[in-house]
Amino acid sequence: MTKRIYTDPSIASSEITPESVFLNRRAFIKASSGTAASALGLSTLSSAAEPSELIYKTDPDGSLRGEQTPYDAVTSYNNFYEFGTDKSDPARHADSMATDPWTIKVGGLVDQPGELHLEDVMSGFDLEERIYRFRCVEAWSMVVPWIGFPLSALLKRFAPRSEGRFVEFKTLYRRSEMRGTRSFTSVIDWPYREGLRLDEAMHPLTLVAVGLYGKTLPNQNGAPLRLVVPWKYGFKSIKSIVEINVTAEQPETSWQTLQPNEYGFFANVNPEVDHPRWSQRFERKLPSSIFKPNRVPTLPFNGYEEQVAGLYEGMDLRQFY
Ligand SMILES: Nc1nc2c(c(=O)[nH]1)N[C@H]1C(S)=C(S)[C@@H](COP(=O)(O)O)O[C@H]1N2
Ligand SMILES: [Mo]
Repeated sequence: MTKRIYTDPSIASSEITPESVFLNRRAFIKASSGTAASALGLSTLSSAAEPSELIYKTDPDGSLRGEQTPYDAVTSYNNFYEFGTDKSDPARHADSMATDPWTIKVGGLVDQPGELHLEDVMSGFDLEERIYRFRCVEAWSMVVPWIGFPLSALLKRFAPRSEGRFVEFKTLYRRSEMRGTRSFTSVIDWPYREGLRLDEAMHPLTLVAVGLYGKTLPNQNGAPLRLVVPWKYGFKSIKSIVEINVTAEQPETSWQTLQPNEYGFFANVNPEVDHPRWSQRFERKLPSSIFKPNRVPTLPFNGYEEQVAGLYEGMDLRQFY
């Protein structure tokens, strides 16, 4: 087995401890069991050619592993407006969404437009574990051990053209299976849409997640695959993706369209820039309650400043919220 180690440029190679407990794909196969394994198409996975491993150091001193938010909190306190606006709605109602079969259409300014089926995704990319901080614009946060692969690996297969400067993403929109989209309180112009600049999309931290805690992604967290952009507010991390387009112009996104004065396109986590209705200086780290709020300071770029600040050189981060 080849071991490709992506070294974060900000971390000296001497700091890399090979015994770090990152799950590789084999460990994931072992960790997944029963229905989870079959839902992931793991028979395809295990029969695939010997995978190479890609290990990315996102937790250099191992401290994030100790801070992981319990599985129950990660999967019961969610934002997924397609199933309702209450934090408990996704866990209660998202099982009505059928995630198999699943097709992702990739097009726009690419040389090889096409489709990916879930089986292709599961057998075609090296899965790895990434423990990331995740910060919602509503000032709550969690630490999640995601399973996934870099979005760059997916995009490269479709050969983005040089005119491409942005990437647009769309969530499944199936009214019959998504009660929140039928609700009179629904505010979003469905399907849910998000976007990134192409260089943000290609950044090695930008992840396509297919699982968490070594298990298949639960529907409420965006099954079968969702984006995770850890230095941006959570709404950028679009769930249950069915379409990806490379574009020349900055795409319209759901939250920015709805409330442009409250939600920006970049939406980089920034404790210095308050939301019009609340401060972003602190966050409630889940699990949090009125008795134990678990309030911690919010970090610039959610703690990923060294890795990503270079993407925004010369930009006024207050103006380009
Ligand atoms: N399709 C879709 N994606 C979405 C949302 C949504 O309502 N619909 N909510 C976003 C918001 S605001 C957050 S904070 C995260 C929540 O992810 P989690 O439930 O896995 O914590 O998903 C994001 N992705
Ligand atoms: Mo959010």
